[in-house]
Amino acid sequence: MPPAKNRPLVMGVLNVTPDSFSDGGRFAGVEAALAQARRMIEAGADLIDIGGESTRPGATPVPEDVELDRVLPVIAAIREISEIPLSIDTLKPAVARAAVQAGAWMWNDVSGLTAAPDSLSTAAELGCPVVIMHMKGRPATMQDDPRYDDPVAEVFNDLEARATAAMAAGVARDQIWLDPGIGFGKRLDHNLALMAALDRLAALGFPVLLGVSRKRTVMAIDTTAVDPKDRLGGSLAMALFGAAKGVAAIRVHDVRETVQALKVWAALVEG
Ligand code: HH2
Repeated sequence: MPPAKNRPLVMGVLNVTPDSFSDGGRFAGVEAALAQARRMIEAGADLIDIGGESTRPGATPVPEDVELDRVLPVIAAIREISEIPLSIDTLKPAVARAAVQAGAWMWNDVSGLTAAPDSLSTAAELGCPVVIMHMKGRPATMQDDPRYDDPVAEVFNDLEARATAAMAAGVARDQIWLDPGIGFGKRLDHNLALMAALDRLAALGFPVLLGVSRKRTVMAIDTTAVDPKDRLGGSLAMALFGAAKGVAAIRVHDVRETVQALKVWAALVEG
């Protein structure tokens, strides 16, 4: 577990994929991934989230062996140079198991442990911290006109139900993190309602992870930010808003800038 701070922890994103929405292809080889991990560690990342399958809107799933070949060498290489806690961003229980055996600390599952019949039992067996994220639908089609009567109630009820199912399957309560899944089957108004209610999500008693970095939500507000790399200002605004609402960790591409923003925010809050 990374040491607690007077601000949310910063989880650096390391996508070892050819097609992630903002950094696809940049860190696909082990050397490039390791160099990026080093940069994020130097920039103050508290943990690193490694993904071998894009879950951006419209993404197509990759076979298990491909995903394993992408992530395992990177986990091993980072374990050689640093003790930083690693999280594995995967929908596949077998990938989570292999990653934890290779030294990953946390399983980040954007399906909230619903993607496979053995997701819940694997999480219980691994005994590691697990992020239960809310996603409506699946990445290939999730942004095709998502609808909710009450997005906050529906997302929170779903997350609570998933947490209850995980505990019933044997996952310890103190290993469960929740994530509202900003941009996963949600329009701008849904995302804004969920951001506004983050304090209520945190009040459920599970650490909250927030992933907003470079997302389309920023472009929906600032329509000039078409290139994901032009969404830093909006990403920082959302990170600070999340910090004020009590989230435990923020998942970001721009580690140095986010750490600095959060440090300054924490100093201002403490006066
Ligand atoms: N967002 C992405 C991926 N994984 N995990 C959690 N818990 N929360 C998130 O908001 C989240 C996530 C999407 O971002 P990215 O990894 O940059 O892109 P891609 O899915 O295209 O690889």
